[in-house]
Amino acid sequence: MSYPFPENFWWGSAASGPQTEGAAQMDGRKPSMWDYWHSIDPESFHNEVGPENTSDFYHRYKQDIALMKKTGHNSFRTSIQWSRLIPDGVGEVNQLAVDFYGRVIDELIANDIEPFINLYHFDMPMCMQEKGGWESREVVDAYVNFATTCFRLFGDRVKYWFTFNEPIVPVEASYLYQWHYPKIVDFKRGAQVAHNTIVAHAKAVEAFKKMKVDGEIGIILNLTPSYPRSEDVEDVKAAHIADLIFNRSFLDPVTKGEYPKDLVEILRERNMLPTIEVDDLTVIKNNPIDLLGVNYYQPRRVKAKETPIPDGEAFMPEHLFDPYIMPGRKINPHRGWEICEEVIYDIMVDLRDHYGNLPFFISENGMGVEGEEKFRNAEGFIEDDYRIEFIQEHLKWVHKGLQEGANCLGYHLWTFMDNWSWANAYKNRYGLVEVDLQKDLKRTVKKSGKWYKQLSENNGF
Ligand code: BGP
Repeated sequence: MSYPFPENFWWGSAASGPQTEGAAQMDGRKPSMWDYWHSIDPESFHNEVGPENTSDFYHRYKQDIALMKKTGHNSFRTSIQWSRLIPDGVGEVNQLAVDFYGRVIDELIANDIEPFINLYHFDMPMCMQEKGGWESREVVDAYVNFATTCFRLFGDRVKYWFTFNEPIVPVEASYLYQWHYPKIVDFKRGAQVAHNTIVAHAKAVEAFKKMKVDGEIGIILNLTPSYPRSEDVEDVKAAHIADLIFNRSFLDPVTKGEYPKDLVEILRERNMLPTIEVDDLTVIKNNPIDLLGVNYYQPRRVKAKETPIPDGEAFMPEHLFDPYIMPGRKINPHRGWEICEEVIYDIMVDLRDHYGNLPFFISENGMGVEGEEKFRNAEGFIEDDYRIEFIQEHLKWVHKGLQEGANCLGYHLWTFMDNWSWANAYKNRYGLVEVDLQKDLKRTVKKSGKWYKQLSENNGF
């Protein structure tokens, strides 16, 4: 074996409640922002497919967990849907949801699969969205109550907790780039959302510690390192600014307990700082995470600003840099994203050298493929050698980082089975297991799923 991994390394995958459970209107669940948005604007979703049924994990979890076992999982992340557990956002807890999540957690443990539970994966309950979503401090308090309820209900069995998945995505998607409902374009409101999310996170960590839950708590961040076009001062400065806005904005407060000073300066100069309430900075300072999840898909490449800012346009991050398309970059032709494996190593070195070598794991990495049915072989399963190669090439760099002392505890692929992915619905397939939308959501293990089992059994390749 050329690439052995440390003992007890986590091999598994990540998913989320809203993307897999389905049963959106069953057993007391109330709509999230996604159900509502799909009901008023189905055209915004690929093939108009909404979150109603997704992959029906709600009913098929036993079969799915058996498949996780079959594909070598020793750990698996999903999320608890706030809109299922506390359908009105605050108040009564839905016993049917308690039963469901309890059964899932028990089934995972019975199969020796460590449950990793995340508490928010873009899925704002609609009743909370009506109160302003993350712009509202009332919603922050409601989230902390939801998190505390989860710790109380499942803290006896779940050892690894995460407050948020990719909290910058709702800022980008709903307040800058109009990818997600409510499609607002307003940096300052986005900055408020970011700050309130960080406060919600810190307060949840504080509650977790106060309750003395026997486990660890962290957050999952999508780190998208920024690389300058050249070593020219202006390009380097542009990359640094992009890095501050998109990575350090969350990474620093959750690990070091404070915002990067140069980011604060950039926002202050432009009058873009959010309102910060008394005690916010103290709660952030006092509640660093135990464990970080790193989602990595692709780098960000930037250059010094060259294109003019449209007259009168309100502030956007792109006023400070231009995106840069690097000639000769490697592309995943089935998704259009750049593939650059060694970036995962750069992240590991950065965490080692600048973040006290805190414990972390790769919590998402994966290859989306549109039209993947075309790779089905005569035996009827998808022969996704490209995905095996993608994982191997990234793992080689993870291995190197580990050898050089980075504190990486595991690797989770996005994702276990093909799932519904927000506005992209079922467009890009990422699973180790195929979900056939034409055949009653039939599950078939792909070639990568068989390979992943060997990888996990051998603890390397
Ligand atoms: C990540 C999200 C996941 C998932 C994935 C794939 O950023 O955490 O929820 O959706 O991206 O995204 P897509 O299907 O758009 O390629």
